[in-house]
Amino acid sequence: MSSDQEKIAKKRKLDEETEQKGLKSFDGFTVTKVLNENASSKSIFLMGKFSKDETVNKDKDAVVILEKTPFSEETVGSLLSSKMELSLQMQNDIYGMFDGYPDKELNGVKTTVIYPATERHILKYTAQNINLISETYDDYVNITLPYLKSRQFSVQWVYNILDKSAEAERIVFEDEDKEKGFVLLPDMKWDQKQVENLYLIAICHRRDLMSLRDLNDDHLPLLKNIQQKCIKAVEEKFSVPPRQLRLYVHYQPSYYHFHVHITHLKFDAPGTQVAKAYLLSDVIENIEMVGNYYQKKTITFTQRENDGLLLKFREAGKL
Ligand code: G7M
Repeated sequence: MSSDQEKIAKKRKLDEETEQKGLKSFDGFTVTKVLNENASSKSIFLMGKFSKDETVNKDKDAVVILEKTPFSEETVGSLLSSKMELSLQMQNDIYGMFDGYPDKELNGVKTTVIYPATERHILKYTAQNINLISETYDDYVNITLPYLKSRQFSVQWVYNILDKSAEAERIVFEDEDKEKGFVLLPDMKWDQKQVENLYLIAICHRRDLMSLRDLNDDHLPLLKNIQQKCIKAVEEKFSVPPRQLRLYVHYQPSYYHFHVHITHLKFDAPGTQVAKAYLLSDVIENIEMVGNYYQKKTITFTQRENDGLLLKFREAGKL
C-alpha cells in the first residue's frame, strides 16, 4: 500500500469508529456561539447543540473546534493532480489566482468535539483577557490547592488511557513501571499527518502527582526516565533527533495528573510561551540543585479573566 492509500484506509477506520459513537456528521447541529477564532492558526471555537441527532443528548452544550490542517509533503503530489478542481479568480500576465477544490480525502478539517461540554470547557475556549499571577508556595497551599480540590477538570480521559480503555491503539511507547513508568501517545492536538507538527504527551502511571508543585528529589528517577525514554522512542518511531524536540510541562496545567508535553521545535505549539511552559531539563536541574525547589519557588503563570483560580487570588487580595 502507498502511504496515501494507508492514510485513506486509516481515515476510513477512524470514520467507522466515529460512526459507532453515533456521530456521523453535524446534521442538525446548531451553533449557539462563536467562542473564539484565530486567523493565524486558521481555527474557530464554537459552542452549539446537537438538536436532530437522536443518538446524542439534545439539551447539553457541545464545544467544537475546527482547524485547517497544514499541508504535508507526502500528500501534496495527490493534491496537484486531477484530484483538485480549479476555479479561476484572476489572471494577469504570468500570475494566476485560483480557488482549489481538492478531493474529500485531501481536504480534511481537524474537528474536535467535546460533548457534553462543561461550563469550564466553555470558559477554557472563550476569548478572554489573560492576567499574570505570582504564586508563592504558601499561595499554592492556601489558595490554589483548596480550589483544585473543589473544582478541576475530570482526568477520566487520562485514566482511560492508562487503563487502555481509550486510545490504546495510539500508544507510541509504554513503560509499565508503577513508580517511574508512563504512557507516551499523540496529544489530541496532533493529527499525526506530518512530523513537523509532532505533539505527544507522556502520562505517568502513578496517580498521586498533580503538577510541578508536587515534584521533589524523590521524583528524579521518574522525570529522568520520561526524558530518556521519550527521546529514544521519538527518535526510533519518528526519526526526530533530540535536538529538535521540546519536552516541557505546563504550570498551571489544565489536567492535574502529571504529564509531559513533547513537541517538534518547528511547531509553534499553543502553550509553549513563557509563564506557561517549563522545560523538563530545567525542572530536573532545579530539583537536582535544590530537592524541594518547587515547594519554595514563586511561580508566575497566566490565567484567563474569568477563570475560577484567578477569582480566588483576587478574593484573597493577591491581585
Ligand atoms: O495544559 P495541560 O498540560 O493539562 O495539557 C493537557 C494536554 O492534553 C493538552 O495538550 C491536550 O490537547 C491533551 N489532551 C486533552 N484531552 C482531553 C486529551 C485526550 O482525550 N486525549 C489525548 N491524547 N490528549 C488529550
